[in-house]
Amino acid sequence: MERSNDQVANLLQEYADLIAITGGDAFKARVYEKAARSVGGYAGDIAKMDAGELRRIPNVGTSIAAKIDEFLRTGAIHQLEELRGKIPAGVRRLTVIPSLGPKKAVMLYHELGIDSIESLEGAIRAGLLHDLHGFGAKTEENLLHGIELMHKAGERVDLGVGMSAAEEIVAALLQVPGCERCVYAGSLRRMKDTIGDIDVLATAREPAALMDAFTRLPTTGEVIAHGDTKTSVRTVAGLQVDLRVVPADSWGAALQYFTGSKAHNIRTREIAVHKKLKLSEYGLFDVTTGEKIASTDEADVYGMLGLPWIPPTLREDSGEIEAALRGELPRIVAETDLRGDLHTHTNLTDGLASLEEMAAAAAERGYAYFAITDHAPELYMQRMTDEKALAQREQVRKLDGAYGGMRLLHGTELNIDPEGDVDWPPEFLAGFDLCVASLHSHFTQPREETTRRLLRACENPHIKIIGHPTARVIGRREPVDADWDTVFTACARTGTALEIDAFPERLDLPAGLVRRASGKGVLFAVDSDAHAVPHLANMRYGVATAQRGWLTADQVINAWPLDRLLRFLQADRP
Ligand code: DGT
Ligand code: CA
Ligand code: CA
Ligand code: ZN
Repeated sequence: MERSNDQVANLLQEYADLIAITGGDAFKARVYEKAARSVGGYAGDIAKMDAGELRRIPNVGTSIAAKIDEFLRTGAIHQLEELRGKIPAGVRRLTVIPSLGPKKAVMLYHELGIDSIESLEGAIRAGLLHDLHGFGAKTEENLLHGIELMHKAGERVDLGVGMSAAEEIVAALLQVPGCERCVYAGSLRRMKDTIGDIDVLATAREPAALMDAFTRLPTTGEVIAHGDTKTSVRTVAGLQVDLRVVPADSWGAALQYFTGSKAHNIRTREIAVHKKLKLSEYGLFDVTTGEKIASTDEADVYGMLGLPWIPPTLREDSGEIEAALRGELPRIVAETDLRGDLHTHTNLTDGLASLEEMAAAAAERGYAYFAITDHAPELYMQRMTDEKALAQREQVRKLDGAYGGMRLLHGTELNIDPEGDVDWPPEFLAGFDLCVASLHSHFTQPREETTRRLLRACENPHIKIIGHPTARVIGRREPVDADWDTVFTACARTGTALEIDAFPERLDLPAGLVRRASGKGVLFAVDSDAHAVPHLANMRYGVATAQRGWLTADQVINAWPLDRLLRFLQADRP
């Protein structure tokens, strides 16, 4: 629930904007704008105040106090409603575009009927602004640039996109003479599934030189702010990157602070306060003596707070502080715990590499086992047939043993159809070492149908893994709607593992659902779903998602030794 203060601040700001757009008194608009900021930042709860008390808020006079009071009693401000009636909401949104003021926005509306950012974009591209007074070619260019930036700013990128950009930038900064340390922090270090912006920390002998180099990197598209301790840029791809240069002896405290999450930091600061300490990005200090107690090393900062070092993937204030205080933090699974990959494709279907190339690359990663799970016939674009599957199996058997001690398994990725049936009958499925089954179509079925579909797949004794269970594609496709607790219970009962698909566009099952499923006793497979050799390395993102779901190695079937895995894959099969 939004604070009343924030609600009212937004209304007052809207009122100010509408006054400006409708050609009202500019002075009056500024008065409302100031009041909006005062109310938003006011510590007391305005919902509990009468008109007299409201007038004591800075910048709130009699008439504004009366409007707030009206809103608190009736839920509306009638003068605001009147102004709203004069001008569509989309026109006000236009003024958010950098370089477009209220006068021009209202002119665009009256002359061309433009009432949204989309219609403005269309009008510019159609050349409709050419004949308008005051809109030259340069203005059009600025507007398009502003619109583009807004689109980008409103978007978060997936973990893979954020990570590649960050790794490239960190590597480049480490090459700059005088740069001593450089790492990424923020949501990226916590390996969140989407990244708002990249936070980079560094120590340097000459901070100004490092900042200059940062603004000139080939990845840098635009400099937003350039300072000695903080510089922000936008990459050519539109992603914001903040570089902070910190004193070497605050390294640990800065890393702790800028890794976040904000919610986690609020808790660590509370713990500090209880111990009569003060925690900031500069260090942990004794409040009475002012003495610095810890700052260079992140683990020391946690240690002096009476906490073990908490892995960044757990720092979301979702119980990790309590668990740490009780000494019960989980020993989360690490990438080095994984012994194999159980969902991969070759060029027999839609992969890019041959079976040999995929297997060789897997062996290179040190895996003890590796499953090839090409698509089944129902995904007809992939042209899989019984004959092809059997021929591939022969090839797998022949190659098994050719890659050191790595065991090759022959599997398939089945399609769960709208009724919950899969491509092949039980007799044929019995020939595979491993069957993964996934949703590849009919993503918008009602909840009951999707749930029933997944339950039927769980009940199939040959299906041991449900692939990318929600079928989400980050930023492009919503997860399917299912009664997940019912699905999880069925998985636990039938011995069906849920996949954590490591593709950064998927990260599916998402961490929140992983944790819920884990609570019901479900097992997991962290798989690359590789369609090419480089995809095998996406495993790190899947592992991070498992960590964010608090999983231990014991809950991940491909962290098990081969014999235990084989027993799991064979269990209950006729
Ligand atoms: P993002 O960028 O939206 O994906 O998420 P974060 O977590 O990277 O957030 P960001 O970039 O705004 O800030 C980076 C870290 O800095 C954040 O995780 C915690 C710390 N931080 C930023 N602002 C505050 C604040 O107001 N209070 C506290 N306690 N920490 C903050
Ligand atoms: Ca960030
Ligand atoms: Ca940031
Ligand atoms: Zn799939």
